[in-house]
Formats: sequence, C-alpha cells, structure tokens
Amino acid sequence: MPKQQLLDPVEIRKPQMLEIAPIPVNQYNKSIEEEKENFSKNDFVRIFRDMVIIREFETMLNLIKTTGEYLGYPYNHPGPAHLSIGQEASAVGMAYLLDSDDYIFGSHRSHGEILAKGLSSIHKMNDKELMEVMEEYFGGEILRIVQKDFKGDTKSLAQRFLIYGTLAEIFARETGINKGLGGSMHAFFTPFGIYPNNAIVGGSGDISVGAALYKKVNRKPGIVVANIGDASLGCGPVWEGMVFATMDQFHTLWEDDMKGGLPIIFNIMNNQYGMGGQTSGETMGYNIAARVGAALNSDNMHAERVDGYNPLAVIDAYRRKMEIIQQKRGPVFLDVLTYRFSGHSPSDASSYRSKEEVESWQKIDSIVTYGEELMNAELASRTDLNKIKKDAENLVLWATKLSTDDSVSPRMDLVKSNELIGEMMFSNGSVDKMEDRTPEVNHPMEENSRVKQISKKERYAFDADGKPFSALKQYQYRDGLFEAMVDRFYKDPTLIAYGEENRDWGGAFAVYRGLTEALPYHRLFNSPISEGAIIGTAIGYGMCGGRVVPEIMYCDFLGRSGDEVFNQLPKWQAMSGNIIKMPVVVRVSVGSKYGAQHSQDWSSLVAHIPGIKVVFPATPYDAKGLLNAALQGTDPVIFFESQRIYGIGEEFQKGGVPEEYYEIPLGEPDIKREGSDLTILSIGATLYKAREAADILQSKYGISVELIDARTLVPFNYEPVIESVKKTGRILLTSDANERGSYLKDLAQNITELCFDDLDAPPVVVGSRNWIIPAHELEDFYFPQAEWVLDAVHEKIVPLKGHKVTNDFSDEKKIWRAARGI
Ligand SMILES: Cc1ncc(C[n+]2csc(CCOP(=O)(O)OP(=O)(O)O)c2C)c(N)n1
Ligand SMILES: [Mg+2]
Repeated sequence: MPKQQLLDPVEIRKPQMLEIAPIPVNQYNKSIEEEKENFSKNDFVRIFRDMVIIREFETMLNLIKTTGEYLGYPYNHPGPAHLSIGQEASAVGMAYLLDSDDYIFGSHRSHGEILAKGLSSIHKMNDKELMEVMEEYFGGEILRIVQKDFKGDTKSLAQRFLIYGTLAEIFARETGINKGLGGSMHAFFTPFGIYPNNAIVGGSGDISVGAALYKKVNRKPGIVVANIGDASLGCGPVWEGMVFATMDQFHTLWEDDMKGGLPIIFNIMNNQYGMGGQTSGETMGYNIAARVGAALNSDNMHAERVDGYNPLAVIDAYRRKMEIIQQKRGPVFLDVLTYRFSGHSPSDASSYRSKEEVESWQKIDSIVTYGEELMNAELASRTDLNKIKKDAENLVLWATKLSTDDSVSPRMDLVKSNELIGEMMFSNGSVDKMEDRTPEVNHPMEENSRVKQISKKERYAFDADGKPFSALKQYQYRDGLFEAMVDRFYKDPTLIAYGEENRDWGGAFAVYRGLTEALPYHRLFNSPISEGAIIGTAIGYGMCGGRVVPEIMYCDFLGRSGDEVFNQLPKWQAMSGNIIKMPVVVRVSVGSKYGAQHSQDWSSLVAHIPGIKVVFPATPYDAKGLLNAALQGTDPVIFFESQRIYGIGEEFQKGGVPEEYYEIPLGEPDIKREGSDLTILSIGATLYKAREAADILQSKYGISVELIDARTLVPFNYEPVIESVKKTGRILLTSDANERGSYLKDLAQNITELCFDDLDAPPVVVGSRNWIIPAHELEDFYFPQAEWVLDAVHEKIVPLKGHKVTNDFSDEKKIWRAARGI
C-alpha cells in the first residue's frame, strides 16, 4: 500500500525553536570499586591482558618495520602497518561486551580491533564452537599449524589461531586468515564476527550499515560496530551511511516487529588526527566529534564522547548503548577519545606534532594507568601483570617466528598455478535462495495487479501476419525485468530491493510497478538520495549472507558511488580468500533525452574493474533471462538497462518470452540474425540501430549481416564471435558508450588477435562521440546511427557503391580528433 503520511501545512508552518538535547562528554566517573559489581577479578585482569597483547603485537610490527627485527629475530616486511599503539583501551573497551554474533567493521588501523574482538569472541564461545570454527576454516589448515606441539586448552589454542592467522595475513602468507589476499589493512575473520577492515578511509561507513540492515531484516542476533577514524567524518560514504541508518521510515513506516532503528554503533576511534591533520582545530569544524550526532536525528544518535583511555569507561558506554539498541532505538554514535603514540605509519616522521604532546599522552598510557588501578584495588600484583606481559611477548614471538617461516607459512604459489587469484575473483554460485524460510509477501503472486496485467500481454511483438501488436498490448522489456524480480521476491526470503523512488512511485521507469502492493516495507523501500550508501549498504547486506538489488536511477549517478563500485563491491570476495559471497545485483538505468548528465553509458568504465560481472540486455527475452541468472548467482553484477527500450516488445525471439522461469547464462553473446558477409557486434540498445543498418546493407547493397548482441560484457565468450568472423571475415562493433577507451575497443583488440588470419579488414568501432551529450533534439549527432554504420563500412571495410558519406571515418579525421582530445 502507498504510504499515508499527511504533510499538513498548518502544523508544519507553525513557529517553533529547534531544541537539541545536551550531548554528554567524558561523563564517566565510576571508581574501580564501584565497577566491581560489573566485573569479576578475572574480567578486570583479562581487559589488561587483551590490551597488553595488542600492544606487544603492534610493538613487534613497529620494530620489524623500523629496525628489521623483533627480540633478535630478523624479518623484512615491505607491506603496510598502520599501528594503534596508544589506542588499545578503546579497542578492548569496544569489543569487551561483543560476541561472535556482533560484527565489527574497521579501517586501515584495525589490528587492535581484530585482536580485541577475536579475544572477546573466543572468551564467550565454548570449546566445541571454537574447535568447529578452527576445523572448518580453510579445511583446518591454520589449525594444523598452530596445534602442532601445543598442549594447552582450547581457548589458548584459539588465541594462538587468532594471533598467528592475523599475523600470517599481514605478512601475506597463504596460511593467513584471508589466504594472504587481504593483508594488514583488509584482514578479517567472520567466524569471530570480524568483518572487513577497509583501506579506503570511511569505506566501512556505509557497508556496516548494510550489515545492520541484514541483521534487522533477517532477524539475526547481534549488533554491528563501524570502527572508523575521526578524520573519516569528512567522507561522503560515512555521512551517507549515517543518513541511511537514521531514516525515519524505520520507525514510521516499517511494520510490526520490523519497526525500530538499526542495530549499529558508529564507533569513532578518535585519535584526533588524520595522518597529520588535526580534526579538531584544523580540518573539521565539529570541535567535539560527538556533535555530529545532532545533525542526523532528533535523538542526536544517542551521541556521547567517552574516554577511550579508560577501558572501563568505554565498556560502560557500550553497556548503555547496547541497551538502547536492544530497545530498537539505534543507531548510536560514539566518539571514543584516544591517541596514537605510534606514527600514522612507521615511515611517519611525526613532523606535525610535538614531542611534548606525544609524551603527555604517554604519561597517561592506558596500560600503565589501568595496571596501577588494578594493583591499587588489589586485583592483581605487579608480578601478575609482569607475567601477563611476558606471556604476551612469548605468544607474539612464537607467532612471528612461525608466520615468517616459509616452510610453515608459504605464500600463495602463483608459480605453480598462476590462475589462483583469478579463481578467487568470482564465486560463480547458483543458489535459489540464500536462506530457507518462507518469504514475507502481502498476497499470492497470482493476485498481483501487475502480474495479472502482464498475463494478458502478447509475449512476441508481432502477430501471425508479422504485424506488430499495439505498444500497450506488447509484453515489454520492463515486464521482463519485473517478472525476474517478482519471481525472486517470492523465492528468496532474504531478497530486498531499494533505491530512490523504488516503492510507491513504482520504481524508476515503472519497472517495479505492482511490487509495492506485494511487499512489506522491509523488502522494498525508498532510500535517501545517497548513491554511495545505496550500493555500500548492499555490499554489507550481501557479504552477511543476503541477496539484494540496489538501484541507481540513472547511470550517470554511478559516479556518486565511485568508491563502492571501484573498491568495495568487486574486492571482498577475492580478499576473503573466497569465503564471502556477494549476491548483489546493481540495477543501473542508462538514460536518454536529458542531456549531458542523464544519458551516459558507463558500461565500459565498470567492465574495466576486475571483480564485477557486467550485463546489458537489449530485448525483453534477454532482460528476463539474464536478470534471472544474475539473481540466481552469488557474484556482484552491474545490470545495465536502457531507457530507450523499456517499452519495447520482443522482436527477435519468435516463440515470445516464456512465462515460466528460465536463465540465460552470463557471458554468452547471442546471434540475433544470421548472415554471411559482415558481423556486427553490438552492446545494449544500439542493437536496434545495428539492425536498421543491417537491413539497409542487405536491401541496398546485398551485404548479408550477422548480427550479434554481446548481452554481457564480463564475462564474455569470444567463441561465437570468432566463428562468425571466420565466416564473414569482417566485423564492426557498436554501442552507445563514447568511443575512446571503450569496451568495444577491448573487444576489437582481442578479436584482432584471435581472428587475425580470418580478417579481411581491421575490426571497426563505431561508438558515441567523445563529447558532452547534447539535448535530445541533437542526440542523433552524438549516438551511433544506422547511417554511421554504413559510413564506417564504406570507408573502412568494403566500399558501398554510390554511398554518400555523411560522417567522416577516415584515418585523417581520426588523427585530427585524437590530437584535439575529442
Ligand atoms: C579515501 C581515502 N583518502 C585518503 C587516504 C589516505 N589516508 C590513509 S589513512 C588517512 C588518515 C585517516 O584518518 P582517520 O580516519 O582519523 O583514521 P586514523 O588513521 O587516524 O586511524 C589518510 C588520509 C585513504 N586511504 N583513503
Ligand atoms: Mg584519526
């Protein structure tokens, strides 16, 4: 049902003053005596131990990076190490109450958080669970290494597993927790609830929101913590993630048990610096980061600044904030004040801060001060604490030796098999539903108004005499997309879809018309105008185990989700060593008629990025079959559609678009019309211009064209194209993407290599001009037209008798244009 929320001008225009509730800053003031009701002696000491392990781990890395050795043990680590020496209390405080159902996401500086969260999860898991995790992970490979000659208990074994696995990962060993494919800045271990850490500042800001969305929509236990730096508050994805997380609709429109806020804490690890820029006083204007919460919702996101130099203050905050989340009043914003003694990275000369400043923070070093408090409260003796330090040193030294021993911890053997990383890029799964339970829908599919309407349509565009049915009668391209979507919504309970105007409006270009009635809010909703978060949250949702279709209204807006598309969506499957799956199908609509910023075809740009499948159907039959296949898969897909053809009927598939479910495998180009003299390979809606050109070439010049629709850009099976070129000896490639650097050029180059002996002429590319896209009335001068194809054939492939060239495809003109960058 469409929403009913009246915007009453009488109410809305009333004068009032906006009041912002006070935001607590450093309010924690409990003594260790008072805290004794919350912690046992062992708990108090374990907090100290975890901080010490992190300190030792990071100190080891610092020494290895700066001196080439640790405790006399030499090693050269050329890769990164952004250390958090000084920040241990904030990490341990953050993780203390969390268990393996709680997920943390982090940044480039997250070793400490990995260890803190891992140690906390280990503490809360029983021996059986721990053994299962270790035995199942990469077939027990890491376990076998850390188990050798070890006689201790299971928890200690799991701690060794964590420390060794993380360090081997940092040193890019195949025995690391991500097979060495993640490394220092991206390492993660999902069985302990440690989700990707992110080398892109603020990258976790929206991905983590998607993880919280996954938990909420699929009723999973646990909360999500986004550990991001203070300087990341300048990043678009962080703001977009927070805007998404604070949407009113969670409280106003989502129904029944879905009512209520997302279970997420934005945990700002506020070490008061970016690399060298001070966030308070220089690069930002918030002064106290907690202020930011006030901008996002009327709860101030329950924002608070806490002292990240006191682990108990952080735990206290988490205890209170997790209760707020339990009450479905999230999200929460925590400004955890801390400081790093270590440089941004080991090469940091600390030129941006004074020695006195560093020393003044070292004087209140949380490990020293907390240790003293424990001794004062007689919870531990100095000997106890020294033993903890010595144990940590032994553990870290053991892990260092083992993880740097090539015979125990080898690197991925790319000499033996240089396709190993390639094999990690896609999971290539085929899965009906990501979870086995009944999908939540509002009525049976047959009762849906759109389904009923489509059932009356003609599934092939022409009648028995070859006359086209009226446009309204024809089953359209948009109907093919709808059928694939509705089928999957009724099949996969985890599937959700969102984007701008996805719900009551009917989705961009009416593809989703009919879905609003069929689905509750939590499965189909309107997002904020946050293209970064639309894709970023889908990444988080997908990596946690749900299937999701985020939608970008116009292809041009894909730029707004640049980081998500370049660096996030395509990377996490491979960087997980293929443990994570990414069933995310991003629908992107390529525009027309609306000029330079609403009509661009960026399919070439995304085809360039390793790790994404790229699809661009041009017919209703292909739209349905390819979307079905994309939705059945477990890989990220960018699914291009074209606004030129949403209303087009099925003009190629004589049997019409089948009513039943079918898949068209991604990667298979389709011969739309057979021919013998010239191959034309098109991408997307340009198929119809190519067909027009083929008709003219046949009727006027007797040239028989074999028309191939690429359908998918990545992956791409060259074989049908090679077969065709063997027959025709000539090929022209065309699409609406602007020509320079386009995917057509890539195809043409490969075809040149693969078909060199069969070609009578070089492959010719007819793309759009390297211009801004002009107004609709002038578009025909920008996008390839049938006439351009004839011109190019005439000049480059075979002269067409009597043909008058209107567009200059000569070599001279090509050189002239290139010299001018157009
Ligand atoms: C998008 C992006 N811009 C710049 C960088 C380079 N860079 C790495 S860390 C960093 C500072 C980040 O500061 P903050 O978020 O406060 O985290 P901290 O390093 O203090 O833990 C910068 C600028 C990057 N990795 N990603
Ligand atoms: Mg910082």
